[in-house]
Parts: sequence; structure tokens; C-alpha cells
Amino acid sequence: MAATQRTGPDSSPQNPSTIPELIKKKRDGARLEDAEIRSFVQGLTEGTVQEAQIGAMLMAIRLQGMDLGETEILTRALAESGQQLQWPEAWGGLLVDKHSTGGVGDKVSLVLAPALAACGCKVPMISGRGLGHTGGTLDKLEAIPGFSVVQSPEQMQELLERVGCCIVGQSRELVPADGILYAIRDVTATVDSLPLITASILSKKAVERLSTLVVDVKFGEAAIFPSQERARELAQALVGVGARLGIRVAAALTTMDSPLGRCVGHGLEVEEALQCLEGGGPTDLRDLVTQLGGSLLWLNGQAPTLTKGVAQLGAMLDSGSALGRFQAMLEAQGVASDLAQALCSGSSAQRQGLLPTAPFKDELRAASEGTVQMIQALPLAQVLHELGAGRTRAGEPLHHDVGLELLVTIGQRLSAGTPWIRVHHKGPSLSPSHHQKLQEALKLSDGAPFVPDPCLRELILPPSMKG
Ligand code: IUR
Repeated sequence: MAATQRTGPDSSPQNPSTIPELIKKKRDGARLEDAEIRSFVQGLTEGTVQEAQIGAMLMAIRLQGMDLGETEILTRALAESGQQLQWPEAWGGLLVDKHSTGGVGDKVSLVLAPALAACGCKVPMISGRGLGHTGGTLDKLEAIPGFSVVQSPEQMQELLERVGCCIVGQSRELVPADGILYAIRDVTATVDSLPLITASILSKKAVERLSTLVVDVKFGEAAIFPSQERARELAQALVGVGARLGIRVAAALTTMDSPLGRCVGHGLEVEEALQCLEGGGPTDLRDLVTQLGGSLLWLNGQAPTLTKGVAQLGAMLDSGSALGRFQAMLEAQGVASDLAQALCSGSSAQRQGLLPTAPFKDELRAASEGTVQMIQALPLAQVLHELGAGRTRAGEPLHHDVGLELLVTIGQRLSAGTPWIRVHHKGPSLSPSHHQKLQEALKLSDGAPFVPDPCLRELILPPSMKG
């Protein structure tokens, strides 16, 4: 197709340029007008913009950036590309949510949504699938037989009435233009763009009509942004654009070098989330859940201080109230009630066999003695991806039973030969290259044992809370 041929919406005072002209404008570093951004998004939704043009525009935005005003309009246009959610007026101050930029072993949403519901919040969580090496909340939930992430806006309202939370997928009805961009970003090396991430996350939250949102912005070796500085820039964009949209957004900067918790892989992460919902599970996971949830309760006026918010959230885990909401959510989203009950009322041992279980398990042993300095999340995730836990193309099936368990913790002293990781796989055996890649992920030092720092390093507050 010739570069000058008109594609997309007609040229008019509201839609002033053809798609190639818009791409050229952004490519050359100019600012896009509101109507131009809206016209591009309208073309996306109507299917009149070609995939090549979408890829080119995404790369132009990735390289040239967008200011806060452009990002706000892109967010609004994406949000308006589908159906708007409407809730009863009485829920006005109760609507909260959390979102993450993506990590390895991050099962926080599975625990936090029901825990917040137990605190009296309404949590209409629109979540994503795995992007690159990171796992997606929806994929994890689909490890539970029967769980359906496809829920209409009417069904979401019913879930919020009955349970207080739901976790659903973006769809043709909900923010469809974000779905199109998200899939193309993944295959055009344009995921790590501040305005594209900001608009993608906040468009889904604008549709949810939230009052308060906490975004977990990860930084480190296995995060979108390795440096804390760049993660802080994203956090500031999220907080700033959120304020323009009337959403109180706070951003937590958290480390993502080693996996969160001890399990990675869909079925295993559901099991670990259940342990946290029972008041147990790994400390780093519980700490992050209670910190993010506590921040939300405080920012939303449901706790007088951050510390009290954290305690309130922790109490919901310890009392079983959060677990009760999780069970109700499973049943309401399609899981047979005897299975939901068995998952939520037994111990880990009693749950054996209820979640997908891989046919082969292999343990690897530490090659030498030393203190665990780091367990690199990125190579672990890459190996799991190759073993079938991730997708290479959108829509591909994945193996919910493939995963790994860490048998040691950061800061622990090991002797040579200590088993440190258990890999759950389809078999019959791990390849030598997988074996080597996994072994190289375990970083030992000669230092003394230590207690690792919490992964939350900084909380960036919305303008209204800065005093
Ligand atoms: N989550 C989203 O919803 N969108 C994004 O672009 C990223 C995480 I990165």
C-alpha cells in the first residue's frame, strides 16, 4: 500500500491527518493533537489501521515519547474504545484496585483482591495474561479447573455485589483497543515505553471507575525496567495521569531480581496464594500483599494510617475472611463448589492432585557451599517458558502444571549438595542447557547469612496525600 494512501478514519477538522501522516509526525518528534490520538485509536477499534501501521506508531511513540497531556488523551481514548462500567452510586468511595507491571512469581492479585473485598472494598480487577517472560494473573487463575475469566459487565456487577471482587480479562467489550496494542507491543519490542504502559494500565482502571489504585512498579533484572530511576519515572507518569483522570493513584517501587515467594508457574502459584490466604506462605509475599493493601485502605480513607491499613489487611488473611472471599469468587466465576471448597478448606497436603500436577519433578543441588545472594528470576522464567509455562504467540495454550519451587531462601547459608530448586516438568528429563541455566541462576557468596531487605523500596503518593 502506498504511503500516502488514506487508511483509517476520514480527514476532517476532527480527524486531520491520515495514519501515515500521524506516524510521520510522531516519528519526527512532534506532539500529537488530541483529535489525532483519538483518530488513531478509533481506527484501531474499527479495524481500519493495518497491523504494520500500528507497529510503526508504537515504535514512534516508544522512541519519541509522549507528554502527560498526550498520554492522558491516549488513556481516555483507549478507555472509551469499549463499554463503560457503571456501578451503583453507593459504591462510589469503595472502588479500589491494584495492578503490577509484571514480575516472576507475582501472585499478589490472587490474594489481594479477596482480602480487600473482606475489608469492605469493591474490586473489579481487569487483569492481563503473561507478557514476555512474566506470568499473567489470568493464566494463573485458569490453572483452577472451571475458572472463567470471561465475565460480562453485568456479571461483574453481580460478582461485586455477592463477593466484593472479581478478576476478569480485558475483552472485545472492555478496552478492546488496549487488547490490540498490548498484543502488538509484545512482538514489536515496544513494551517498555512509559506512555504506552501508563495508558495501557490506566485505561483499564478508568473503565473500572476506581477511586483509588496502587500500581506495583517493579524494577531489577527481571522487571521491565532494570533501574529504580526509570521505574520512578513510570511511577510519576502513572500518578500524574491518574490525577488528571480523577483517580487517586499511588505507585510502589518494588524489586524484581529474585522471584516473589518460593513458587513460579501457574498451578504452583495458586497453591502458594492459597497458603498466603490461610495466613501463611512466604514472608516476602505476605509483606507485599499487606503493604499494597494497607496503602490502598489508607489512601481510600478506610484506615486512619498506613500502619493500621497494613494490620487490617493482615487480619483478613489470619482470620480466614480473605480465604472465604476467594472461595466465593471461585464459585461465582465457574469453579464447581465442591472443588472450590476442597481448595479452600484443606491443607496443602489435602489439596494434592486438585491443581494441575506435572508428571516429572527434578531437584538440583548447590554445586558449592555459600550464602544465597540472589536467585536470578529472569533465567528461571526463561527456562520455564521453554518448558511450556509461557506463550510464544498470543492465544497459544500453556502448561499450568509446569513450574518450580525454590527450596532455599535469600540470605540462607548452604552446604555443597543442598537441594535448592525443584523443577516440575513434562519430562522425561531436563536438557543439559536447562540444567546449566538453572544452576547459573543460583548466586552464592562467601558472606555471612543475612535477612533480605523487603522488596518494597519506595511509595510514591498522589498529589492529594502529599500535604
Ligand atoms: N500491565 C498492563 O496492563 N499493561 C502494560 O503495559 C503492562 C502491564 I507492562
